[in-house]
Amino acid sequence: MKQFTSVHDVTDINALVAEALQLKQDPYAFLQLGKNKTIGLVFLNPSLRTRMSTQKAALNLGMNAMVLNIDKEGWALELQDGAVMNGTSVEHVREAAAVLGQYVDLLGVRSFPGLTDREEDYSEAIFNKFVEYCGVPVISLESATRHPLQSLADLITITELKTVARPKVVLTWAPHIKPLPQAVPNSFAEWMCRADVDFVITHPEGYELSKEFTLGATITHNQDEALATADFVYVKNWSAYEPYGEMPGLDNYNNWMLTNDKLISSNNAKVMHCLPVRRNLELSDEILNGPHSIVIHEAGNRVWAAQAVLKQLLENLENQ
Ligand code: SN0
Repeated sequence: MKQFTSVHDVTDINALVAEALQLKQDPYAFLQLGKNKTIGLVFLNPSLRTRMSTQKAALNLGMNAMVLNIDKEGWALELQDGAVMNGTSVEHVREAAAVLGQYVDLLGVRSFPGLTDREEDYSEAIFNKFVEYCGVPVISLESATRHPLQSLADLITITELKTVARPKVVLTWAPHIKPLPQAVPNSFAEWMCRADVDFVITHPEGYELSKEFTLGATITHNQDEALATADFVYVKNWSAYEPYGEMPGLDNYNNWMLTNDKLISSNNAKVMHCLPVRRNLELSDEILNGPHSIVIHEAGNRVWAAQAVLKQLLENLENQ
């Protein structure tokens, strides 16, 4: 693997999951692989799991990890080409990314969408500038349209905990008070469409995801119908793709929050969420505190997802 920005960078997702599960059994087996190698983790947005799990994964491989919360600690970044920088921005991403590339062997980047200009977000305008100018392999720590480290951890979790060969996995929209990115559901959908699962997406009218991510999925507006016989239920809010970044009809959809009652017709479903989760808005206390929830286990698997990815990127560096 040369970079990790989406499922398209992975040749065999099942082999990557198997690798992650092996690392989970023996975390320090490759402590020498990352010796004298450094990863930089650059955040333009907040993080808890991604930052800590990727740092831990790097340490398990003997790497050094350096974190920069560039939105808070760096110079104010200019992202537009050709800008006359006589305003508040101090440093252009061309220099910032290129300099970071001088200090590290691998670079992780988190850059959320603005949710106002769909074309800009879906062209990954900011993330791709880091890829273009840093000169080292890049790992997505969640970009405007995808969160592949999360999706890999999700597939690892499903593979570990499934009780049937081909489980039914349901992605269900949940209410929220503000528009959130489509990155997590896009990414989850494109991984699930390639996994050995029966994949169903359910959301209210108006919350259709971009088709490029959902090809092969069954899509329904009937949440009850989707949840029937589900083995895994993945809960996530997202804002609309069209009209972009809006939340059409939101007031009518408070009843989309998942509760124990809604799981009665499921196959004793295990409930997943990428976190952070807003309790009793997106997901009820009774689910999060009860036996259905596997969200902490899922978050734990973020380490093995990141470690499998870093291992393959390090092996690729060694072979150059
Ligand atoms: C992000 C998202 O993409 O939905 C990160 C998830 C891993 N979540 C949020 O920004 C939550 C913000 C909030 O106010 O709840």
